[in-house]
Amino acid sequence: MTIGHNAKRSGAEVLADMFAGYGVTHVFMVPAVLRRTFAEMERRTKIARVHCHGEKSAAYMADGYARASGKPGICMAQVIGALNLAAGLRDAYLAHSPVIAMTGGRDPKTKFRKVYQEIDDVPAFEPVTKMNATIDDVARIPDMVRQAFRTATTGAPGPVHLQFRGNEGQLDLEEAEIEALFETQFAHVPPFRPRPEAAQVKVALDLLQKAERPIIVAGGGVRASGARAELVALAEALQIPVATSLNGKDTIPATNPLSVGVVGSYSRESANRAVNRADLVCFIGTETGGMTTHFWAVPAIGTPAIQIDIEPESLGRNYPLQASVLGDAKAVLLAMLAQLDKTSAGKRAAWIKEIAALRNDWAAKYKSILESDAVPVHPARICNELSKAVPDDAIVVVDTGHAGMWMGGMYDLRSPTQSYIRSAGHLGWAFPAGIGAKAACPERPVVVFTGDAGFWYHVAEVETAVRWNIPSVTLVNNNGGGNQSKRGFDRAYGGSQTEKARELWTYRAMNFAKLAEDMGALGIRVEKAADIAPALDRALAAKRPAVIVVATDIEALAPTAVA
Ligand SMILES: Cc1ncc(C[n+]2csc(CCOP(=O)(O)OP(=O)(O)O)c2C)c(N)n1
Ligand SMILES: [Mg+2]
Repeated sequence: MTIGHNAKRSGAEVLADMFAGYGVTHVFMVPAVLRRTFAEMERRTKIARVHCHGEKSAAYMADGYARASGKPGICMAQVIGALNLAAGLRDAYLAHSPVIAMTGGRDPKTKFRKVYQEIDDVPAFEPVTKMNATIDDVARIPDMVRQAFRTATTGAPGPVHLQFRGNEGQLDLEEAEIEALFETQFAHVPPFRPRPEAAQVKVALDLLQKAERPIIVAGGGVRASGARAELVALAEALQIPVATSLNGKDTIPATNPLSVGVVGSYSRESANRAVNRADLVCFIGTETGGMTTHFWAVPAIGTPAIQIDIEPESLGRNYPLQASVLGDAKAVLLAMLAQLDKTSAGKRAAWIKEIAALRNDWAAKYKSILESDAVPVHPARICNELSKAVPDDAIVVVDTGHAGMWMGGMYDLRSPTQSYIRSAGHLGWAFPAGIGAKAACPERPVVVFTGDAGFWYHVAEVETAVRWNIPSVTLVNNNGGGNQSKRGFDRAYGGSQTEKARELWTYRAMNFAKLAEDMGALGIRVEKAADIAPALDRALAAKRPAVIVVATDIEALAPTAVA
């Protein structure tokens, strides 16, 4: 878009100024891409140019940055690293995280001539982005970058890819009559709060108020909307219990008597039992996907349901609905709060008593592992120690597999100011995502929970965190293997695997604390459960990147979901 003021500016100057205008504080990348832009960032802005050890971890850092702060996270790669970056966008795509990926790409002058390192990368970004575009003329930088921020943050947020002409995006060297345009509205999720139609709200509210055993399933859309307080207010006013998806775990503290926990596959038994006993399920800001519904068994298809979502295409995808409400979660909840009838809560006394019993049953059933003094440490005890010791304003970042099962099911958020973000499926996501989260929110403690297999993936980024002084704290549940794989290999070997089968999922013993120390971080090895909380306090007080390694029991398997 040419502005017409006859003053020529380089793409690099304009892009650097646009980042500053959008409030970007960190860019995560592996060089060399948009080199002049990085030089301009140094001259013109305070943006940290976090130079990482791999493009996938750069994407995960940008993703953690985005999920922790609600601000788009920026990551970059030159042409040969582009697909490594694309691989890293997949978790952001699954989790609706506003990440903007920028890569170098082909030049029309030389394409199809076998330029060193070059393929057409654009198609690979298609399945992991909401918008996937090329910038071929420097004059298009202002409008395309604005479109990228707009697309990443609106509706259900998600990743965007912009490819700049030139293997290193040398387009940024060129000049045109352009200037830095930015719309700060799109510097944060959510830029808009689409209000629901009054009639839709009324139908949904009437159904909720008539139900004797309703339950809310709150998802990542509630956290993206910043609607936690409104969710809890509605639940309390109408006495409706709340289960969450894994992505929505921090929408209600576990200390609230209406909270039954995470529902679905990586879940808490009380949540699955409660959802399966409900006479009406109200889905808010959740895709009702396989993980959250334990492959549509919790609740069973056919259970009366209503759904609230910002994306019309999500409404009714998996459950036939009695009412659907289109709008921003907070706007819908506020509309409900403005007209609800509190007296309708009375009829749910028996249901609430049942919920209390389910909560108590869960606590009693798992007390022995939650409080276990076993050596090596039981992972459930780590979760319990973290529930007590993680500060109220912390951001908890959790990996997938058993890490997701242990923490999703057993960890308790005890304060409405704590945040919880989790891998949407990729092993190895949490450690770099925690670095991104800490970069975005330097004033908040960041505590990562990962298994050892998850930590191995991007262990080199300990050096990045040290170099850039990004003091996240990472707790490694170190059992010497990927023990979530144990059950699957038992099955594959017809019931019980051979000793040699362990080659498929175990590692050499590793002292990660020493490795972390060698890279300049604080490393602490813990062998007894009682030492976990003091280690966490020490790591948080150290104000430098820290790795706490807890030696755990490789035979301890996380409980599987009840249907
Ligand atoms: C990218 C990717 N590859 C493979 C998997 C499959 N997977 C899930 S959990 C797991 C092992 C996890 O091991 P670890 O992190 O040590 O945790 P543990 O199960 O031992 O507690 C694997 C390989 C995955 N989720 N993501
Ligand atoms: Mg492990």
